[in-house]
Amino acid sequence: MLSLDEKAKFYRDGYLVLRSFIPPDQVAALLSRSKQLLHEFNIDDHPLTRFTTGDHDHVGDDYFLSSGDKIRYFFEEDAVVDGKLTRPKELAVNKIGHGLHELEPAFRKVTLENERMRDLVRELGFHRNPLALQSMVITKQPQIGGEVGEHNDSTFLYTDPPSALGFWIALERCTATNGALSFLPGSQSTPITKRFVRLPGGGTGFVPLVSPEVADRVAAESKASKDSYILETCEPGDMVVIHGSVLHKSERNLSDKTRYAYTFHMIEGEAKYDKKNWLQPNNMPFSRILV
Ligand code: AKG
Repeated sequence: MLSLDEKAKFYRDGYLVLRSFIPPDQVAALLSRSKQLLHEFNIDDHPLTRFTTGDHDHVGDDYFLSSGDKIRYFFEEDAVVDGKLTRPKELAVNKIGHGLHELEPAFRKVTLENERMRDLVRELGFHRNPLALQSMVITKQPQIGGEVGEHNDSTFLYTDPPSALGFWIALERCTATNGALSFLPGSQSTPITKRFVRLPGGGTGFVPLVSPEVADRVAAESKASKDSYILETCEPGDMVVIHGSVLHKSERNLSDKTRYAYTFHMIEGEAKYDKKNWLQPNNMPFSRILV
């Protein structure tokens, strides 16, 4: 599945681009089902939850917190003004999540019922109990597609020890102008400094995992390295495997093209996953990838 060079690159850089990993017919199926879902969902009873990612205003309402085993729709920040959508819903949703890999057959096939994906997971050293726990389609709408600031995934899907692994699949061409991902190679070796949790009084927030001195040092290092980010443009079907600790981000989409991508995350089921995590299994246990 992976050459020695590819494995070495993954462990050195903290991510790996696998060109044409998903065949065109599956890409087409994921894209057309995503568009159908956007077309079909009911806006009348929607709480107009927006997907916000800031340190102080990260999304955290019940619609978000209970979305792990459902298919829900989160709007672009700039698509809702004074409690109203500023554009048709199909052009206003930033992401669909977080149970596509369980509930939607086309997504299930790519995620859980995919022999190549299983081989890849095994080759990356997840032999024990690899669990897929969330999935999303991120649309990055034309002109208003939200920026995703620098982060690592273990902050959001925290296990002890950290074990998150991301799989990000381009469903459309992703370029410098429509918000392709970029990565800070090697940053997976820095510590996870905080985690995103359910707050006891409701909502979500971040709690520190290291002393303020260490957090400041890590932040200063990543600021100093901001010119070392590598932009990874992708063609439909390309997949990026993302180490849970590597820093990555995507810019706003100010172009006139959408940027659909399908992404899912897994963790090692033998690591400790606690109740503080925003994402809880609720009515559907996390799915085992190797069956
Ligand atoms: C993530 O899912 O962790 C990402 O960073 C995705 C960001 C994007 O697709 O723009």
